Amino acid sequence: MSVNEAPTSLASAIYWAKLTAPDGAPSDIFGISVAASGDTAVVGAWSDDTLAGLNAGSAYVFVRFGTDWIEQAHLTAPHGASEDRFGAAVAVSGDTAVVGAYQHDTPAGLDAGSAYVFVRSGAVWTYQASLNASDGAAFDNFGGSVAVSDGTALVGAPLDDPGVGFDAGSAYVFGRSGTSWIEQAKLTAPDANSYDYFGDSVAVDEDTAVVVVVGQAIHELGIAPAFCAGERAAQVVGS
Ligand SMILES: [Ca+2]
Ligand SMILES: [Ca+2]
Ligand SMILES: [Ca+2]
Repeated sequence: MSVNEAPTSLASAIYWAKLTAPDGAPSDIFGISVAASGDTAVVGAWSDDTLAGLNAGSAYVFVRFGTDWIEQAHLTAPHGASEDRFGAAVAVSGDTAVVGAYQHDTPAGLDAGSAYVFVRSGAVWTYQASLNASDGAAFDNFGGSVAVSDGTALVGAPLDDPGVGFDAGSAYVFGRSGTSWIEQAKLTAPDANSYDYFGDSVAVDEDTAVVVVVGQAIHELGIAPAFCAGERAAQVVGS
């Protein structure tokens, strides 16, 4: 890690600190995903080779102390495996981090995908829960995108076939209940078509959910519509 002078304005903060993995190796692809909340940053390294296997992936948590950013945790999946791509997507909100592993093989099938919740107590991060789609299937790639805000997590499954088309995609809303995370809603585009890859990217802010669609048809049109699912999510979440 190398640190420049503290910024005196936002403009001078364009380059402030460079985060690197202390145990980084060639082709880890550290930085494939990033997220920040307050003085905490999470960086994914989806091609990191861990004890779980080649390209199992990992994510690093850094915290800021003045102008220094210090590695606080190196997160890996509790039941990771080779080619899981854990860290392909990361999100953090306060003391809660969510990390996606879209190629994880679950009981639902190959590359059905998982997302993992980690929580911080003091300076220690511990695994809290695995998130999976209740109707997950092989090659859904659940966990290809993740977002979290307080007690609400949003996980994209861009290759899900939600009945309206092949790889039309979907996203799932989870709510925290104590130390458990409960699936509360499945979001799909109202005009879904095959290869839309709905859920390729997601964002959530507490009671609202926004799902951004990226797909073949969109590329052809040269536009990237986003669906604000806030109202529907808020109704289901009930808050
Ligand atoms: Ca690797
Ligand atoms: Ca896999
Ligand atoms: Ca599919």
